[in-house]
Amino acid sequence: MKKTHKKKVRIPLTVEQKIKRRNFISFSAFFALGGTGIAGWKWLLNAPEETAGITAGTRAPLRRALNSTELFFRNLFSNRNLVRTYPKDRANRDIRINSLIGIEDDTDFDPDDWKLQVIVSGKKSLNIHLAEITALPKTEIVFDFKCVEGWDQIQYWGGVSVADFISHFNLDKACEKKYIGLETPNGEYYVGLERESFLHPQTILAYEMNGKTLTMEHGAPLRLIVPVKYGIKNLKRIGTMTFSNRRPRDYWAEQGYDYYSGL
Ligand SMILES: Nc1nc2c(c(=O)[nH]1)N[C@H]1C(S)=C(S)[C@@H](COP(=O)(O)O)O[C@H]1N2
Ligand SMILES: [Mo]
Repeated sequence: MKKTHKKKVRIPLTVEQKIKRRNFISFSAFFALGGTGIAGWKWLLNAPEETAGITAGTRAPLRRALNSTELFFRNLFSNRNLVRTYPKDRANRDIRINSLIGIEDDTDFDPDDWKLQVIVSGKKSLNIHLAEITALPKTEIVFDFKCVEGWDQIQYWGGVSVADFISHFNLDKACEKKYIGLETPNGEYYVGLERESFLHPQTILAYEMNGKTLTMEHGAPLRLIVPVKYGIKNLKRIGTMTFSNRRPRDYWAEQGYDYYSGL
């Protein structure tokens, strides 16, 4: 038997055929991709809403995506990185006063009576006098303070580094919890921070600004300066400090801002 070797002959396509074929491919791809996009969008719109509370409520899958993106970048740019600092003469003399939530209409507030209340656990809390805080070694920082509203300023702050504060008051154990919550004495402004940012070597409990005692509008007697975060997390006039493994409530996150608000 003789095998016939049929040679496949490819007839070259005419230019017109080529164009037709290309058009067909690109249109199919266009509709396929478009269809996937529309289906995906519908899926997202029909997806359940996250339970509003700590954050302001969006579709659950979207929040999951946002949170995992945040975690990814948090691990990538570890909190050991330091923010850029500047010489003191670069610091602004005229420090902007932004919002005054929780400190403006608090007629009950008496700075001489103030104590920092640290709620260590359900049973234990500390009431720390300002003199105990100013007696600790002073840490100063000059850095570019950034507000989410779109302004920034090089500012000069002084106080006790959170790391020093925690070890002095034996709060290391409490700080093993994932989050720290800070609130004004009247509870009207409040923020939550992950422990890494709170314990960051440049985070301070500030009682001085531009080398002088902190003024009321800027958060006297004691405020948070957390340079790895946007302004919203830098709570003025700290009243209480708590530790927890669940995210503490956060004023601006409740309004829809990113919970971490990191830089
Ligand atoms: N108690 C309290 N702390 C607060 C705020 C506030 O309204 N109330 N505003 C935050 C915001 S949005 C910014 S930008 C900074 C501004 O601090 P400053 O007014 O000292 O510039 O404080 C933060 N801490
Ligand atoms: Mo801000």
